[in-house]
Amino acid sequence: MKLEAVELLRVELPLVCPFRTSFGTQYARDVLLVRAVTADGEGWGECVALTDPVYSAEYVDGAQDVIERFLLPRLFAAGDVQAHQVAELLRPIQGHRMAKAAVEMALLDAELRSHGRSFADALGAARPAVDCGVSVGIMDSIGHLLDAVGAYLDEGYVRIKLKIEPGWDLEPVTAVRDRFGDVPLQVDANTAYTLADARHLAKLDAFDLLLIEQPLPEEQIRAHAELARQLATPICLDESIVSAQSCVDAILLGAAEIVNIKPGRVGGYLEARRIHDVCAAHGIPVWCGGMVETGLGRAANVALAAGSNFTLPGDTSASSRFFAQDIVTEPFVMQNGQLRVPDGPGLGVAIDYDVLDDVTTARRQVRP
Ligand code: SMG
Ligand code: MG
Repeated sequence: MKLEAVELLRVELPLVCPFRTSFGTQYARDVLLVRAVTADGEGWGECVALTDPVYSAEYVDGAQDVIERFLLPRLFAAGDVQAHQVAELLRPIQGHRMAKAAVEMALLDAELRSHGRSFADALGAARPAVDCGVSVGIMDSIGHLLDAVGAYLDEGYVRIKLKIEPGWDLEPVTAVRDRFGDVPLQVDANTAYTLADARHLAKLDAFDLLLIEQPLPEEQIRAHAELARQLATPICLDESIVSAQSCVDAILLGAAEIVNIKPGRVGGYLEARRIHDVCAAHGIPVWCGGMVETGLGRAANVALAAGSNFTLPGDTSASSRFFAQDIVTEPFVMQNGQLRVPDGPGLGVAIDYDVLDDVTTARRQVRP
């Protein structure tokens, strides 16, 4: 498959409500989309980097820059490129996994569409629909939190994840347990604690949480292992897992009892599937994370989340969790707490070009 040109689009989608985490509040999603034009047809990729480098080191302007200046020239120069060769071709460029993932996704979509094969099939999906969890941001009051959680449960979400930070942890968890009983519940700290908080975090053990996600900074694998020894609540890593190799290391060190797989964070859907496989081999359950994706990234995430070792509900929410208007013709709608796995060629979703035009803030053509 020859890559002939790439269009980079920036789209701005307002969120239906502000989304606050320990690293800041999002009001809108500024997304970089990658449209790969190949001799065999086109394909779409979505870059999950946020506007600011606050979740991880990557940020959307940086991702666009590295794609234009360093990634695409290598792929244009390679001549015939298959999606599974992209990671190897881009290996000389260090890091920038979210940027690489977006490019690989676009080529994978083009390739699969041209073969009439779905992402689900290519990623080894084992079921036709996936269970949906929802990630609930930090709120300005417990009352607002309980209203939000109640509304999500009414919609049918089967698992609640609460964002936590020092000063917003035991109280919201207690309130949600008191009000909603034994609903499947987990928390995500986005690196907001230190190992010195171990005794405080151990108080969460009383609430029978599914897991605590990424309590400590990204590099602190050994400290996560130490924390795991002090908590009954399973430790799940998100930010720390950047590849299948780092995942195996974390597992063998005892730092990851559960793994959140985000394709963007690990350099692409193909590496994400390898992480699924190594976790399965080590008896480690996984679930699919989210980065507030449009319908494009959501389609691919749902396909990935249909893998057999995705035994916990993911942050695979309906499009309406974040967006009043998605950029795909059929937004993801939850039914009985599940999203259907697309089974059409490639991502299995179609762009709504009228909406896309409305929300596009910039476009650039990149050619060899
Ligand atoms: O897409 O449902 C989603 C967001 C899920 O909480 C979520 N993601 O650390 O897991 C995480 C965060 C990172 C993105 S916050 C903007
Ligand atoms: Mg997380």
